[in-house]
Amino acid sequence: MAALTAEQKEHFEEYGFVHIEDVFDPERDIDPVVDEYAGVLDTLADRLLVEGKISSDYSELPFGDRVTKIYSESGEVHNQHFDFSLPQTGVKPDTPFWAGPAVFGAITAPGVLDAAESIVGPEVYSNPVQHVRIKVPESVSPRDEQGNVMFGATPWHQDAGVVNPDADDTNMLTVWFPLMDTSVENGCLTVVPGSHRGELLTHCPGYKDRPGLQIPENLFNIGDSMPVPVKKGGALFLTKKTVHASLPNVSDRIRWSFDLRYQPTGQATGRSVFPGFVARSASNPGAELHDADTWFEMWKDTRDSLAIGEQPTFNRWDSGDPSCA
Ligand SMILES: O=C(O)CCC(=O)C(=O)O
Ligand SMILES: [Fe+2]
Repeated sequence: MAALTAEQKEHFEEYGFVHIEDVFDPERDIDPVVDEYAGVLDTLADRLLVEGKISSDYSELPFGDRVTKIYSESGEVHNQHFDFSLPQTGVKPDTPFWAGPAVFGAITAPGVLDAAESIVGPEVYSNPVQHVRIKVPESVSPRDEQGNVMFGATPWHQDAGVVNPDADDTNMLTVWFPLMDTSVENGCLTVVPGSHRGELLTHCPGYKDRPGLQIPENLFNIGDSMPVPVKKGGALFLTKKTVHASLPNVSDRIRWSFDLRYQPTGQATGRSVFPGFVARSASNPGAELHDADTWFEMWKDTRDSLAIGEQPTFNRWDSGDPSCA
């Protein structure tokens, strides 16, 4: 992968998204992440076994089946152990997160930075709004008290709606990519082409008893939405105003993805207490971060200070808004 072609850029500008098949080198950029997460799962399994929450560490199973069995049997979704970000509330001194070298390698992979550079320009900043999403099959997933699948399908939203208004003028790019092939069945993303041309829409907290933020379906043209299956190595690029959601995982295997954000250095990130970094700089290459340990320390310091200090809110929305009724 190199820079986006003129055609790909035009597609992105016209429709608010573009799917590119060869952004990452699967062997160099993604397989090390898969291996690294196997170790994270080992540690989690050991702990849950000691705590009596599971009856075996299931170490004979491959990653996907193992994580499914462990979430299912423990009745809990343990995604924070794998995530390379912090929760939006309730950060504690022992809140788990994973900011390992292979994850850093994926965020700073040359292919994705080349592509990001074509959209945000030559000063590329890694915005700290980023997640790993491991979604176990809905048929065996833990559920909350309302019966909702925990960490299931993502409701309709715009990425600008889940950050603070300080980033409203930021040229924030979302890069979503799977660590395995994704399909309609296992819950790929679905996007509304052209929706980025409109305004930031009202997001409703806890709409229809679902946790998190959601745009009511009468505020956009849901009939125009189209699923975008992406294979390992590929990525989906979205603007911050493109309306999107994910489909439910109705397959019998996990659905596993990363979503990253990039933007021009110097613009607000929308989550200013979280640590971003200069991923690429044409004007000052010395400012680029190349050290995964430093990146880990930045997240650890953030966790430690949030645990003892005041915690921010990233929500600007009100469930009492008439659109949310
Ligand atoms: O993977 C998902 O389910 C949602 C991802 C998403 O909304 C994003 O990448 O912005
Ligand atoms: Fe999103």
